[in-house]
Amino acid sequence: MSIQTLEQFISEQQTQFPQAKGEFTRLLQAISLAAKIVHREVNKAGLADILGKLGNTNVQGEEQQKLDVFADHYFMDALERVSECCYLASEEHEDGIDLTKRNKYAAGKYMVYFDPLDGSSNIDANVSVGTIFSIYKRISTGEELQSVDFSQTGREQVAAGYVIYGSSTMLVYSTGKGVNGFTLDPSIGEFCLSHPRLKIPEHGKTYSVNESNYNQFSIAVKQYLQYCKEIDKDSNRPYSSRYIGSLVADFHRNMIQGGIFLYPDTFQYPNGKLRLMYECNPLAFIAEQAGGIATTGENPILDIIPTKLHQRTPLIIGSKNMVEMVEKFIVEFSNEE
Ligand code: P6P
Repeated sequence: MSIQTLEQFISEQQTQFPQAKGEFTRLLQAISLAAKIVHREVNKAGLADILGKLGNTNVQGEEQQKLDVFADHYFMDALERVSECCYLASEEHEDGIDLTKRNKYAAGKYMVYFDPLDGSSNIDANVSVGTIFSIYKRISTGEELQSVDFSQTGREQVAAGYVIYGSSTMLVYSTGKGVNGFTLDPSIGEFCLSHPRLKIPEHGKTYSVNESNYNQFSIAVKQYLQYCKEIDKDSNRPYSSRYIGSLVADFHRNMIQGGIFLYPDTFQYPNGKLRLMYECNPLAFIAEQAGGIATTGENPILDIIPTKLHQRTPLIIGSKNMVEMVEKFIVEFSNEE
């Protein structure tokens, strides 16, 4: 049995795609480094808390930071050092950072949007959390970034991926040529190829939704959730309900086992709760590359033209057959809304 590390995989990909130069490698290496640092911190969160309570510092003697602030710092720091980066935007910051302003000769052409630690409110319950990242190439060529750079749809992503800090830490990403998963082997400090050419099963047995919002859903979504609960042996129903409340964990389960995740719009979130640029677009890119579907319920997520950095969108994502079934309900009940 041979081990193939993430670095080896990327360099092999480069030989296959000569147009790919080392610049993308450095970007992924930076993400991988930050992910290993966050892995270390997440995996001793409980310990750090205990020690933190003793004197408000963590085991490194650093000021005890909230883990999402910690994660944001290390992803920002790692990516700022990559000269190919020209723009960084994080869920943790109101505005993105235009790195071309810092050094107008910065040759950087990659724009990176990321959610450093999604689901972090679950950390003290020891629930899996994740980092989500989305990478674009700038379109403009002048000194400063232009609006055209920021209005690229998710279909223009050159890469997207997530890290899940769970029973093991995995990095799953795509550059538009399929999806590959790498599991961190802490004993050698390397992400190793563990899930080559990942495909979402066309059908699954689980549906994932916060049922407490049921009364706020459209008739079509309500009808679909009833459909999931009906007893019908031929179509393997009722499905099982699985909702972790951590997007990356719920999404990754569906990647591996098949299933559907829904976060429709609600009274509290009339445009949906989840963020387009650094949650829904990257996961939609991964889902489509793996044979799945990601939609707002009306349109493909990847076709949305962004207007704001932190804009939200409804999200229905997962196994092809299951998402297509929801879309059928939406068409069938559209005139009853
Ligand atoms: P709710 C976590 O706060 C998060 O952003 C996602 O990770 C998760 O899918 C969603 O919110 C859960 O939201 O409203 O069901 O608690």
